[in-house]
Amino acid sequence: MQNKINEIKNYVVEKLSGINAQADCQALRVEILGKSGKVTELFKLLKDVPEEKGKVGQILNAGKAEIDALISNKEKALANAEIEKEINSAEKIDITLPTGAECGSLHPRTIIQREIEEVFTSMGFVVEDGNEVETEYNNFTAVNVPENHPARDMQDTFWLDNGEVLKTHTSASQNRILKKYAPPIRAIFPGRCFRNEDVDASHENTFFQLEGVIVDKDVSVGNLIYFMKEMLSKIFKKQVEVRLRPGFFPFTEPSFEMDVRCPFCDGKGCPTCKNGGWIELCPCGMIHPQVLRNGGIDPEVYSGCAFGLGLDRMTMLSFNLNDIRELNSGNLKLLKQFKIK
Ligand code: FA5
Repeated sequence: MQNKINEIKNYVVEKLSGINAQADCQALRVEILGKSGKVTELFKLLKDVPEEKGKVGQILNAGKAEIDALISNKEKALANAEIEKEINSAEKIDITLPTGAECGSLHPRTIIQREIEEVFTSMGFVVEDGNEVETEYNNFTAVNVPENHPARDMQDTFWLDNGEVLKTHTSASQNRILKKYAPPIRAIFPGRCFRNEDVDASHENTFFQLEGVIVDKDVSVGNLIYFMKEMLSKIFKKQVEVRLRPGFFPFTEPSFEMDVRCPFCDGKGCPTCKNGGWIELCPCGMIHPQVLRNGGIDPEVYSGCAFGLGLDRMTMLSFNLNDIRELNSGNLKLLKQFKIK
């Protein structure tokens, strides 16, 4: 038995001399000391040894321990060599470099936009992107704003030299979306808009809207109210009440202004709703038949509704901000306070 153990030991020593990786040591350990390893097989013979079982057992145990130590020593040597290599390598860690660099955070408007997108996508809406530079046709004509109509001036448009415009409203994307999808359509499209306006606490020349359209057979104002209530209840994390007042837009008939019962005071009156109990939130209406026709949809068969939410206004309401200018200010001290709710 001693001879057999010595033979295995010599085999191990020879193998170890050619090994350069710890994984190979592990494989050798399995080969020799594992369940069906060479040494384990010798232990199995013990039961057939006629006499001096104890002595033979001692020889085997001592041999096993020696082989185990040989492999362990090689593993340690390889691990140390690895550390040594790292220490001497060109890749150095500069411990004098400042740590704890500040992480950025999402812009509050992006946080609200993503929350709204999540609610609408959960209700089967697609999220579309719109152009910031638009044709006069898409911005005005396609949405039923005729040439020389005062609405074209009303929106204080930034005209480009080539006759195109900086999109004055997200409704400019309606025509592309109506043409892209066949009814039934459920789409929202957030986007940056531009108007040549005097800037004050509630007006910017660069601001964001989030528009939505629903086109199907038998779409009614009821659908519009349902989807808006769902969205607002999720954003304000409570059941909200909305009301419609008559409005005017060339691209919707009838047109409405949607108000939400102030979610901060439940309509009792507070500074946010200027004590009126209601907050004017979002113009909307039933899509004008001509707008459907311009988008290649037969208004005799299909009807639709649309809304154009002021995304900055929603953000201000959600985060209790009272000056829209803060949103474009780049004032990190203010902006980085807002984290995902
Ligand atoms: C429109 O732009 C329509 N296209 C909305 C619409 C879409 C109506 C679909 C019907 C159907 P309005 O000009 O009211 O509507 O703007 C919509 C919202 O955008 C406003 O309620 C307001 O929240 C926001 N908004 C408009 N102008 C500014 C501005 N200068 N600064 C910041 N927000 C603005």
